[in-house]
Amino acid sequence: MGVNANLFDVLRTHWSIAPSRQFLVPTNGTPVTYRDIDHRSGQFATCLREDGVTPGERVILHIDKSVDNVALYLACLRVGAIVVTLNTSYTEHEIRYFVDDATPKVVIDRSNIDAWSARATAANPWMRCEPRLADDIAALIYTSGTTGRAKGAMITHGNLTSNALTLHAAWGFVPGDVLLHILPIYHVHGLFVALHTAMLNASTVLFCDHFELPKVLEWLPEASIMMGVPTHYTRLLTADAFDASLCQNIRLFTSGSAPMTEGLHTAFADRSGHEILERYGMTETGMLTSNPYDGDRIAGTVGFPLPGVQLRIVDDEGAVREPGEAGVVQVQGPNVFSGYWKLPEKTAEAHDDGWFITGDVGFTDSQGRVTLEGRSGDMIISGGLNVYPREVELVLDTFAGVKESAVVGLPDDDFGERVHAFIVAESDIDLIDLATYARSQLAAFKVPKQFEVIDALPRNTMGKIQKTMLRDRSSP
Ligand code: MLC
Ligand code: AMP
Repeated sequence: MGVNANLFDVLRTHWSIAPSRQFLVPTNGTPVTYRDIDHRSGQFATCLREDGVTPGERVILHIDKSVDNVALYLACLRVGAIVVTLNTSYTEHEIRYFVDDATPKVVIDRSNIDAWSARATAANPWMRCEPRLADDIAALIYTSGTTGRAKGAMITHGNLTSNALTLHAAWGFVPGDVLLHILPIYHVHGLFVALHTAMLNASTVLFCDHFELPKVLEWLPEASIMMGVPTHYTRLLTADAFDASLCQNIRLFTSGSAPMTEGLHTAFADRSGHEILERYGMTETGMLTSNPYDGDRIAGTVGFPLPGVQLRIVDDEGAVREPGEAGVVQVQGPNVFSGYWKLPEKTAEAHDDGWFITGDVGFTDSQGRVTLEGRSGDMIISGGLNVYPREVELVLDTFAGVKESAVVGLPDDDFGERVHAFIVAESDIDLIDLATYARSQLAAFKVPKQFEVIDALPRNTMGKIQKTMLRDRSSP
């Protein structure tokens, strides 16, 4: 085996310049240094090994954001396992699918995390880092398809390392940067984009266990960088106390995971004195484009392809489009995943002659700057989380009395888009019972915020439901 490409080794090499620096400063609890996290992840790695986790085995983490969650993530990398991080709001019904699909050796969730933590405290911290190739899988992150069936994106050590180094350079990290971390750490934004760049920089991370406005306002003056989804910035603007003086040490605000409106960009700049840097990425690809750190940050655009990323726009027939012409975004690069877990056909369908088909629709200008216009499917992005209408409809349709349903995204001041369900009933339905039922099957963010009973779903001559008509009838 050649040079060890294990991401853990890469991160540790970088943070080792400052082992005694504070790494995570949690909302509740004791801060830990980089040396502490090395030690703690070693202890968890020892426990994983004791439980038979060998390289390539899957480990599911379904736990609240905490220092131990980060240590466990690093421990998985360290033993060469494939880490599977799951949204904490998933229901039992949803989790069962992921467990069946990923066939993990170990599942760590709220029921056993305390026992794991106690056991780790007594374990040997001196666990070696398992050598890995750049092509070896580090993480399996589930992302749903339009069919409603979630697919595990296989993300390699090489993918994660290249994207982290690229972002660290592109966003001008400097010694002494302090990251205000407000994102969940089960998705690529909070786990990979935010934590990896901070670790590469040996930065201190103010680690909010969830987005709590008063705490964020209290910590902002100590931070130099914050990464969020548009909803976070919208919520900051709802606080009267939020102003430029709180941002005195900030050097960079970034936004992504969902479109940011020009109105939000401008209102935020007026109040804070900072132009948010918008970037664009995906679970399967990591970060793809970014507005420039030095240079014009143009609201409504997602900037230029990051170094190493190739991006093209393709029409329905597969022909490459000219600047200014809209089409589907396709990408290539060292950051692009190696395929969907156990789904070679889906992997092939998602590629076009070696290019990954993002499903996002947009165009470039003559300089290569990218503007996104939407998606080719009907995916909803609510507060930075993706909701697949079909998955929700399939659940609603199993409720007694529902003849059929159609789920759409409507504009929302807080979440950007909110989930709205149209129901055609075949007998009397209690909508509260329907909502309760949906909540028992689906994570809270997927549950429709409103249910509207209508006589029939509008269909075209081919029998396809006209979702645009439904959206139009309910939009203000
Ligand atoms: C929570 N709820 C949501 C929701 N988040 N509903 C719709 N959309 C969401 N995003 C539910 C709650 O469970 C609750 O339901 C009710 O809405 C009100 O909750 P809240 O207290 O207002 O929500 P909060 O906990 O504050 O969460 C909002 C949020 C959070 C914006 C902070 O959703 C969040 O952290 N979003 C970021 C997600 C993220 O990291 N995405 C990156 C994916 S990676 P109930 O029933 O309990 O009342 C990716 C690639 C890339 O996309 O490019 O980055
Ligand atoms: P996910 O599957 O959770 O990784 O979500 C990826 C999707 O989020 C992308 O395909 C885009 O549709 C969307 N997305 C991410 N960043 C942006 C952005 N800055 N603007 C618009 N959409 C975005």
